[in-house]
Amino acid sequence: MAPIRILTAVPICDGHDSAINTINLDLIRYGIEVIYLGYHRSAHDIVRAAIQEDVRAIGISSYNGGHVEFFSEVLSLLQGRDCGHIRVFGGGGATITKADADLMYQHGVDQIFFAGTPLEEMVRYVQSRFSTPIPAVVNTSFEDRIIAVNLSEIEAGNGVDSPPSNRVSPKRETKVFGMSGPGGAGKTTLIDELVLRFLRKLPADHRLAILSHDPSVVGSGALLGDRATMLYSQNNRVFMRSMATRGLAGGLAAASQRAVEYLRGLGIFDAVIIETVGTGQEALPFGFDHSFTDLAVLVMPPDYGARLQLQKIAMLDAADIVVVNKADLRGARTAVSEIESRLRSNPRNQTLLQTQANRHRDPGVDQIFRNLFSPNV
Ligand code: B12
Repeated sequence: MAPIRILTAVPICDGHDSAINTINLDLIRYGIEVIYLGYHRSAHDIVRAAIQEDVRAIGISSYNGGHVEFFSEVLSLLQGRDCGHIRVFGGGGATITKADADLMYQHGVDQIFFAGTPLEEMVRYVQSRFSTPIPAVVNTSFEDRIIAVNLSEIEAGNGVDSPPSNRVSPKRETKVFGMSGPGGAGKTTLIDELVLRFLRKLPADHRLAILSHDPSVVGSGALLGDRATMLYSQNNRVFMRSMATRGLAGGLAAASQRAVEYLRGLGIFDAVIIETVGTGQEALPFGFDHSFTDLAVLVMPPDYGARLQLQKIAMLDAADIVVVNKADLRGARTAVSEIESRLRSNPRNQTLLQTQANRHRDPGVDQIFRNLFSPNV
């Protein structure tokens, strides 16, 4: 049976994330897939993410007050998007009183946990309350909800109906860009910066999809945390889905290729960006000839060790674009020249770029954006 998927978040104007970080880790140890949205998140961001991720419930950790109103706003936004089946629960230590909780239950909140509740009790609640899958039937005009449910069907190995949308006519040609590289190279930040450029440069009716992967851990749970570090991707023009590898090695999940084909077939996105898990030397997540991507990008940090290490990284032979990110770090210039000479012997026509994705208006990121989206900008 597919793991239970829930979304967790901390409300806007609230930076108390230590409780939810502890709870997240406990939930994943017990086989739950947790999509963590991070702190300082608006009700709109939470609801958009919950719908796109097709979760069974939203867990909110609130410490800065305003919880009665905030939880109610989340519930009412869910109702308004035909998603009243997504349950809302949470806690906030002693900042949520019993009287507040009673009011919140009247508004439809499923459960509030008070100070002193053992972690096991919260895990048991999630396991028992959300163990029954939500029926896949959807009667809604909300496009993201339909796409999200179909992606869950694909993840479960089931067939899906043909693409639902006639919104864009003629259909858009969707490019697929694969991004891989070792953990900590800065893939997520780079993708978020590319999204920012997409949102600014393309007209408001153009959309982008992101398929982001994180590893499943022992016990089959997973912390799907890429959304927590993304700012610009919290936008109605972005459809983002987090996938756990569910036991598959190599950077992607068993259902990834079908999910990409489905998203491409919809004809509503200009691009699908796939982010792999942090990959190892032997990984070729998109194959050598990357049959389901139009371009494959390898993102490397400058600190890969001795020059000899470069001979062992398979993606250096397969990538169309190699990016040395964190170009402000010591050793970046050496890394660029060593990688340049490593690529020289390859028959494939490859581009080498350097970026500092964590700063605004980085010219290296501008260049990658042009390489990926050049016909459209
Ligand atoms: C740690 C802490 C901080 C840390 C936060 C670190 C971090 N990264 O999270 C720091 C020092 C940064 C901090 C700062 C501030 N804090 Co503070 N902080 C706390 C403190 C001491 C503990 C909160 C905590 O993490 N508890 C640990 C969790 C695991 O236990 P618990 O709270 O009992 O929660 C239980 C359940 O509710 C449940 N739960 C909680 N969340 C969720 C979510 C889900 C999904 C589920 C299932 C369950 C669940 O889990 C626990 C099970 O036993 C509380 C006081 C307190 N004792 O509660 C104040 C407190 C929350 N902070 C407070 C304040 C005022 C602030 C500041 C505004 C102070 C200031 N003037 O600068 C800032 C604001 C920070 C910000 N940007 O938002 C006030 C809030 C007042 C209010 N709203 O009524 C409190 C209550 C302190 C006080 N008595 O005044 N704080």
